[in-house]
Amino acid sequence: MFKKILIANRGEIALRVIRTCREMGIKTVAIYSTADKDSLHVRFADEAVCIGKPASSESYLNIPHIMAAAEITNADAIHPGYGFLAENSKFAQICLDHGIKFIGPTPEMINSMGDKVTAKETMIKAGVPVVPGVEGLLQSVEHAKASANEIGYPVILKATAGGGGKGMRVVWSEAEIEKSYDNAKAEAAASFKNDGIYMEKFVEEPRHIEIQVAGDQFGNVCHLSERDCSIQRRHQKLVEESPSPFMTPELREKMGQAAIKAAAAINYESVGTIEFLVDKHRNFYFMEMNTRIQVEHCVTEEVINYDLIKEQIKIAAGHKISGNNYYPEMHAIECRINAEDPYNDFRPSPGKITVLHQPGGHGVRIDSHVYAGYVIPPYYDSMIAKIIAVARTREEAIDTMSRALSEYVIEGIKTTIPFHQQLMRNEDFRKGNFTTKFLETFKMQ
Ligand code: MV4
Repeated sequence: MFKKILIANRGEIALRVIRTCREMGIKTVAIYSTADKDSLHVRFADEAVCIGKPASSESYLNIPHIMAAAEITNADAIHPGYGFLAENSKFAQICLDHGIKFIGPTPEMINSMGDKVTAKETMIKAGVPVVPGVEGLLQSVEHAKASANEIGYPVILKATAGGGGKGMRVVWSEAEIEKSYDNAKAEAAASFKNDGIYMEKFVEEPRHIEIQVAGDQFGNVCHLSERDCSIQRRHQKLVEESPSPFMTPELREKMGQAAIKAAAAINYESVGTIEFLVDKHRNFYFMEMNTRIQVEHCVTEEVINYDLIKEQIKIAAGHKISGNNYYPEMHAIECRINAEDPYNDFRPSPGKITVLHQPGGHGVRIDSHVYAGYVIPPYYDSMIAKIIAVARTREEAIDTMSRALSEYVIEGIKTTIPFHQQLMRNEDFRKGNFTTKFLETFKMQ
């Protein structure tokens, strides 16, 4: 097992990794920017190294500084968390070249899923259902037009280097295709330095349901059931839950097997997630694979009673997985508490937390790095806490969440707590009656 892990991240996920390392008897090294010198991850780690200025490009994305910190402290592994360098194959390769274990998949696995057209081709070969569309990249506007006529409108244009919505255009008729194609290409070129665009049939009002998987270095792959992440706003997830209220035992079995096929197709090693679109008839289609631990991993941990970070570290250290699949025995819902004003278009609200009371009690888990007096810096993402409510049924989990939200006191900044309180009372949400379009029509009272 590793003796010392450097955590190349900040905020709640850095703390989350430190907690598991402590339980496993592994020493930890925090890295931090000057803006984060008073952060809890710096205090809770065994050692901490300042690696640069506030801008991410000069700190949490600065590979030479991070490698220097790992070498100075003699860390034998690096945990990348999520975001920042978690899906950067160059960073994974540099770790490999320096004899420091990157806690995640190999650079080749990251690359094979990072390019969406390649990923889709791999999935077709593996027999995983994908959204009907044209195989490969679009070659020209004429190619796009002909393809759209073949598939039938509406279609969606996506960037092969994309993911998470950037460079995406829905096209409803031939009149729009030329402009959408040009815009998607320009946006992809500007965002990813790669203007490759592909086309799919647009699935209307889908659900976003993802399957957690784990694979080891010996070719074993298992699934750990699903998370429903349909409650999103501008491709930012706000609420996740497991099990999905739309799931049936039959669909779980089919999607679980498809997810295992997907991960096995690239000999996947580490924990990862296969994202699917699910239409109203319960047809499901591979969308992308996330080759990292995700923000919402906690809902899975709660329903299967399993520490996913511990599993990820053990896999990286060469341990075998049990080979069993895991099924939800509880219901868990996660609300992301962001420093944003839900009454003003979710505008960021950084600043000092003057008063703080965090909820607790039966069935409530809080993963957070903030404390009274903490100043939320404006440089990074706005998530300041995750509340996870766990109960035997969905109804009880929603009631536990409502109760926990009502105890939460955060003064000095605006937060998404009022949004979540209203969502938990929404009739359609309570019925499990929602798709990825739900928040487009949701209005704050
Ligand atoms: C789609 C789609 C409908 N049809 N693809 C959004 C992010 C990126 N991962 C893919 N996305 C979508 N792809 C087809 N063929 C609808 C979306 C989509 C979406 C997906 C999941 C969660 C929220 C979403 C919000 C808008 C659009």
